[in-house]
Amino acid sequence: MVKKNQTLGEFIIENQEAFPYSSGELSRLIRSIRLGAKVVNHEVNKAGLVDIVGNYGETNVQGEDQQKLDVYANEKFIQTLINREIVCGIASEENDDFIIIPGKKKDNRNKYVVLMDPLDGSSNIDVNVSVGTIFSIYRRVSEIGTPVTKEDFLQPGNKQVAAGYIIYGTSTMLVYTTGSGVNGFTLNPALGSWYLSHPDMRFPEDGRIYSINEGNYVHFPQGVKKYIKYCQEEEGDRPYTSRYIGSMVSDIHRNMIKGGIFMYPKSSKAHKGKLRLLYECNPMAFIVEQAGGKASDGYKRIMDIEPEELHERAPFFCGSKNMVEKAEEFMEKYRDKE
Ligand code: P6P
Repeated sequence: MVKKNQTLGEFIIENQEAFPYSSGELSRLIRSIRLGAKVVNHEVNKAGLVDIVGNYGETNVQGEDQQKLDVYANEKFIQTLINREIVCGIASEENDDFIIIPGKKKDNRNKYVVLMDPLDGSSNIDVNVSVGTIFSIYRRVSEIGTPVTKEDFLQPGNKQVAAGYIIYGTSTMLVYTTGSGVNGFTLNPALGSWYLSHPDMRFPEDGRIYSINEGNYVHFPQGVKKYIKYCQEEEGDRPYTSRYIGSMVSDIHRNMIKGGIFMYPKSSKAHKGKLRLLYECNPMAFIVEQAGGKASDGYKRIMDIEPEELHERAPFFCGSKNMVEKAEEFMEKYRDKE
């Protein structure tokens, strides 16, 4: 049941029983992410005003300069999740290893784990371009009441029970799925409430936008080069428009509304691409598929990949179903031609 302008709180209550084996914990989990998003949004919106922008002077497990806002967002989301006594473990782009949450009660019955990129696109922070938070939620597979294990995090994307993103743009939105479609909520910062502004979001089957960092063109495999040239040819509804923000959440959010394809393929510089499978590709893929789009590594469904490492990377093609299938045709045709 979807009513436009419903608040997120009303929506969660009204749709809670629609979620299988719902014991209210998942709803509380979404609420804690909602709280973390409001806190981070407040800081993102004043980033230019206080000394919170700029390198934190350390590098994260990715070897990337950690912006203070990365660290801040990571701490805030971890804090809200731990305080709510809902999850038994957290994995984050900003943490080398996963975090075991013992829970305050002696028998920790918490059954969910969260994987997240607390602030994706962080290189855009100090140039005032939109950034995002991405989260992915699984039921643990190890025994409830015992410390969470790596296997709880190394699950294929097709086992996700929920996933979503927050986009800190011209307005701040929370977009998420629990497996029954995708809904978008816009924050009214004056009231601190989220309103259902984009009910039942659907990815157009076709589109005219392609999003890829063409600066890497010479390093791409043949299939990608051939698809880019296909997008640029004068034929039918082509040439398409190139739009690339350099913030995956923003690029995919725009493409979901207008139609389009986002690609971060492998290259001779990055043999598995740049994006992280567990907390970037899989949650975005869950949302894209739930909205009727498609998400692959160029050859196979991204959510069927069996992860081996917490921070492993994967090539990523996602968006309008017909556009992704066309790109996959080129990838297949030129499969062995790097
Ligand atoms: P490049 C941001 O750092 C990010 O992880 C994604 O949000 C974005 O799509 C990509 O990297 C941009 O990478 O190599 O094109 O600058």
